[in-house]
Amino acid sequence: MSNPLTLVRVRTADTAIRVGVWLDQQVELLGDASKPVSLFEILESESPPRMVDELRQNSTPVDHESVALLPPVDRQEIWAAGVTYTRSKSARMEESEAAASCYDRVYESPRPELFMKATPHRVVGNGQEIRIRQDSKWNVPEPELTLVMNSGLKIVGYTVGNDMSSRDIEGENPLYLPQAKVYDDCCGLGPGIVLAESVTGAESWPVDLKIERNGVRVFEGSTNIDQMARTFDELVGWLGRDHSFPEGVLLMTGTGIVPDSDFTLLANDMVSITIGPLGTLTNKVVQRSD
Ligand code: DO4
Ligand code: MG
Repeated sequence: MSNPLTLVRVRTADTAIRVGVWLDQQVELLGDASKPVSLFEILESESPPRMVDELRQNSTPVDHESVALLPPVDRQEIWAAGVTYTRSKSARMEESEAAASCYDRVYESPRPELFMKATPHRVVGNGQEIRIRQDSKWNVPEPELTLVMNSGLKIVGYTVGNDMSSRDIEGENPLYLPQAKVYDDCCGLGPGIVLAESVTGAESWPVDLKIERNGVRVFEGSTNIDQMARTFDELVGWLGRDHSFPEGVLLMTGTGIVPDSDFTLLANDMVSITIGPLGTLTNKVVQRSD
């Protein structure tokens, strides 16, 4: 198996949006600047690694410093699964007396919890600012392995996801879940998409979360994908029931790490999530006051 093949979306020095292959020293911008290839076209092709190989024949290498990373999505919806680890179940049961039995039941039920998390404009990429809502006082990041699928719901890649959550809003009433989960800059994805054919063992990759405040580590936690109560195929199967995704879709697979109930994110915190060979997604937290 060769190295993980990582596709990134970047803004170049001349403000163009391009797709590239992330290498140690450089990014290879794929295709022709006058007719840039999209992530969607690559993910939708019969063999994304083969298409990337062909595009690399005509690529332009540039330094990392000359590009800004963008979220690795262009047209896809982003969905999320919930309560797929015991830690998520117990944290939710603690935060909501009213809905405790819902979380218990969904963990055991054949049908998983699935919800729409974001459209591309709500997503931030590595190095961009992730948001906590102005009307919330208790927030956490949720580090989640994110499956990248084409329109046939075939898993063609993986990325690191952060399903930001307002625990006070979610805990007050389970019907507030969409407001606790979906707002501007509520979802972190990146740094890039690692093509599925270039990696193995996703079912047992380690997941690490670190949070720093003023340069001091205020939280760290780890889990492993093998702790997940559901398989990828099971989640994708439920997502695709009577439901088509002509632009492809990303599915965040749920969190196995939730800080204790006395912890909340604050503005300026730095959140870093690392999953197996996918790299690290780092975002600064902001909370607007306007
Ligand atoms: O039910 C609330 C959301 C659960 C979730 O996002 C998770 O378990 O990751
Ligand atoms: Mg989640």
